[in-house]
Amino acid sequence: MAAHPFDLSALLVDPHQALAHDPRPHTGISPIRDALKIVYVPSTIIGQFLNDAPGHVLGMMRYGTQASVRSTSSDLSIHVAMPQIGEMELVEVWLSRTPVSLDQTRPLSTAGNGEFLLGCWECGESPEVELDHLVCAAYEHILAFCETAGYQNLFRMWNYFPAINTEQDGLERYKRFCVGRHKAFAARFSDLQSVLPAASAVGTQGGPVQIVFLAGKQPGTHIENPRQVSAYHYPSVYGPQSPSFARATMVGSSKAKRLLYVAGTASIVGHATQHVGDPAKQTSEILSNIEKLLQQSTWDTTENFHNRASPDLLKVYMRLKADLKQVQRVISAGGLERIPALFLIGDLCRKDLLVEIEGIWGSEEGSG
Ligand code: 3EB
Repeated sequence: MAAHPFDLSALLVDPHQALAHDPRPHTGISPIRDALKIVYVPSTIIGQFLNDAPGHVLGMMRYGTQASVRSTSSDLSIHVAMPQIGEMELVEVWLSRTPVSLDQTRPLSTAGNGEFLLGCWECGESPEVELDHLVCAAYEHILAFCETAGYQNLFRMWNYFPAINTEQDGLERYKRFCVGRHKAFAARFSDLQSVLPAASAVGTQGGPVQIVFLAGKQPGTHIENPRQVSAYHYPSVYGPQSPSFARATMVGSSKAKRLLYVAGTASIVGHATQHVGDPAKQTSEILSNIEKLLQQSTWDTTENFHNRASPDLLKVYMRLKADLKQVQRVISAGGLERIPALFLIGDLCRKDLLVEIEGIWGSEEGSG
């Protein structure tokens, strides 16, 4: 199908340039072909984009100053208290080819389209409840809901909560988080490795615990990185319970384009942090990790994900705002400068990590 001259999905490949050349790029949007498509839309045109959306909207992720979740009459809107630092404020929009049904039964809000379910569990903390207990309850709720709703397969989780590196009753909150998450998974599944999804865990500026998830009716394929010890096999020096997540999850609907959801990827080789204190070298190590993961995905599946330079979207979490230029320089030198990227400020789960990068890669058609 030839691209329409005003095809927004094509323009969004580089929203910065698209807007510079056409202040109204939203006209004549072509309908989406995939069951699910995720795009970054500049917040300045989000209203018009939603009016003319080329499909139904499953949900939106908005990163900024406030945290909240609400289901409007038409979509799920998730606000995360994590500041953006790009030149242009972006909204992450999840588009669906098919109509969306919404459910908001606090603390869980979901939007499903018959194939995929996007959800967010959100709950404020009270001082008497330790984070592991809250997180265990959250995961139990999410796992039970997905099972009952028929979206049994978890593909991707985003774990956002404040004070991630702060100790709570003698144990760092990230480590408590790992304890609670594992307890809920282990209670429901005996073969954890076959079900653990790709994930990210990043500290927010404050507000509630928010656990965002993508689940589906068809099973996904979870992939590990040969350069890294599987997170669920980390030794106990990193915490009493190893983290429960996969390095990537491949999701495909029938014979349509497959997507590879790459987990938050850090400068870790084996299980050790590399390049402490150097954001540029950490970023470069992350790109090497992602490259290896894409190669591995090609081996483990029949898809061809080998091209590091062709993700659909990137999300970059940075501990320090001052590192932005250095991190961007390495990403550009790695051939990724034209990929839509969201730069966020958040604390990462090891104190010595300065950068973490996640992304979505589409497989190349006709290969594999
Ligand atoms: C790492 O590789 C870096 O606990 O869910 C990255 C992505 C990291 C997800 C999680 C942690 C998590 O261990 C940290």
